[in-house]
Amino acid sequence: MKKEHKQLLKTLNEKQQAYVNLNLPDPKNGEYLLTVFHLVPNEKLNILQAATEVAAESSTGTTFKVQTETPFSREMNALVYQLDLKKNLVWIAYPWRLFDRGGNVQNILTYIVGNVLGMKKINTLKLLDVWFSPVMLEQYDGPSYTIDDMRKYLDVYDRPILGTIVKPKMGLTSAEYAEVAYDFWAGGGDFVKNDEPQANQDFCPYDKMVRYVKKAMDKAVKETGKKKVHSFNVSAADFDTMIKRCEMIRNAGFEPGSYAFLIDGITAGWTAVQTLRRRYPDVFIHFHRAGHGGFTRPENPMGFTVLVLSKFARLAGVSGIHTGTAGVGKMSGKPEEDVVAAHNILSYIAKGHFFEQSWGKIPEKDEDASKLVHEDAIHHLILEDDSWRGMKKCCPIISGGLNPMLLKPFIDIMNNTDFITTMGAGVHAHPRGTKAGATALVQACEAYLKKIDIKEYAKDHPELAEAIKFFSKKPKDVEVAEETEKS
Ligand code: CAP
Ligand code: MG
Ligand code: MG
Repeated sequence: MKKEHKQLLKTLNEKQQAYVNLNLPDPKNGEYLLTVFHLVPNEKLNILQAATEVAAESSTGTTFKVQTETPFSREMNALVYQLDLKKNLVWIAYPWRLFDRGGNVQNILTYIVGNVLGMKKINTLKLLDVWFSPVMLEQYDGPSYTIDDMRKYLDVYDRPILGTIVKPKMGLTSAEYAEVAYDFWAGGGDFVKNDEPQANQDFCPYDKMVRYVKKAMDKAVKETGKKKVHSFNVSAADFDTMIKRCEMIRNAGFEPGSYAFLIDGITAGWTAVQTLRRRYPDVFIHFHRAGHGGFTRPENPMGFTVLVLSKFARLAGVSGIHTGTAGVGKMSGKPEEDVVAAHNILSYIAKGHFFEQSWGKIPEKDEDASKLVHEDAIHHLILEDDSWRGMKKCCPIISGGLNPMLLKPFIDIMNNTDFITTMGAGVHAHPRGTKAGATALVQACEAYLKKIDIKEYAKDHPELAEAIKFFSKKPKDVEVAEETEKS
């Protein structure tokens, strides 16, 4: 054991000593959920003292060693088992018998990113990655209906599924909403989603929105000869209303595969996510992560990463989760965050009958990230048969400030096309409206697949040419910002 570790151990009080084992023989022996945190203690504690306080509070302990603990309760103590003093990283192992049986994700998160995020003893605590013991995976649902099922339904392979979010985000009537959906599908798009706040607003009653979307979809399918999908936001004030919305959609005549259930997973909560997964295993469960920035933004010292959020979404069984645009779009998130997350939910490394997950490596600099992503893509195997012993893939949903010009740059970073992309302004801001916007997106994808430069392809594809002209213009606010910076 390193000298500095021995010195740190000597500084621990009796309670803290019960939450550390720097010689843990085999953390991956199946008994533990493994975690790695970036941790900076407050000025009064050293990193190991703070880490053991975190391990205590996030498993069996509290501020003092209590008289009531028992030999068995001590067995349930989380253990700090590794340190990186240079990078301020601490690894903590959680006996997974701590967790609610039957596969409850909400319960795990309450432990490992619950009270500990509010502790005075730490200045920074960010959960960077988690590793689920394969034995533990038996208890969790994992995805049921996947992007592979959606591809089969749409007959769309070897390219991203092209989607939009109806915009304006809110304020259209149910008929106007359905018109926009129709225009996107008629323009060649595959997938339309409600935006994250869509619910039962008085100017757009839910039941009418559902009925009109059905009419719009039938019309578009008939005219294009192509199947279409709509992702309905079923988030609601209570579970009865959420289920009522799901049933309304299922009874509106949509054929299986033509609809998905969108859930605002952060604000509606993990119990809502798992309820949908367990009640509707035949439906694509779409996790929108509005609010995740409060936990995941890189500049936020407290919380967890996009990778952690995405892995738990897969464990809970969602079919797809927004994983960010790796800095290409409008939302914060860098390649090492967004793309490692996207890759980590798509596949496991299958080694015989043990499914060894890859840890997301924490790269030092951005250039490491793209190297890592390519490495990631190389050594990842997507489970071919989704065998009963593994967990099905969860698909990245790539959205946020994208437009047809940004499709190829994102695919180049992602290094594969197995995802859904949804573009809101990127379609509806097109000078000739939604239908042309959709066609421009389809043409941008065609250019990518034919390996033709997008500007070259635009020469005989007017909708794409107009999109390039429009989206190449810097938005006023960016121009003004740049001007101000220069002055
Ligand atoms: C995108 C979007 C999505 C974001 C969420 C929005 O619209 O509808 O909610 O993608 O971010 O409201 O911003 P635009 P993320 O395409 O018009 O930007 O996907 O990173 O969770
Ligand atoms: Mg949105
Ligand atoms: Mg994003």
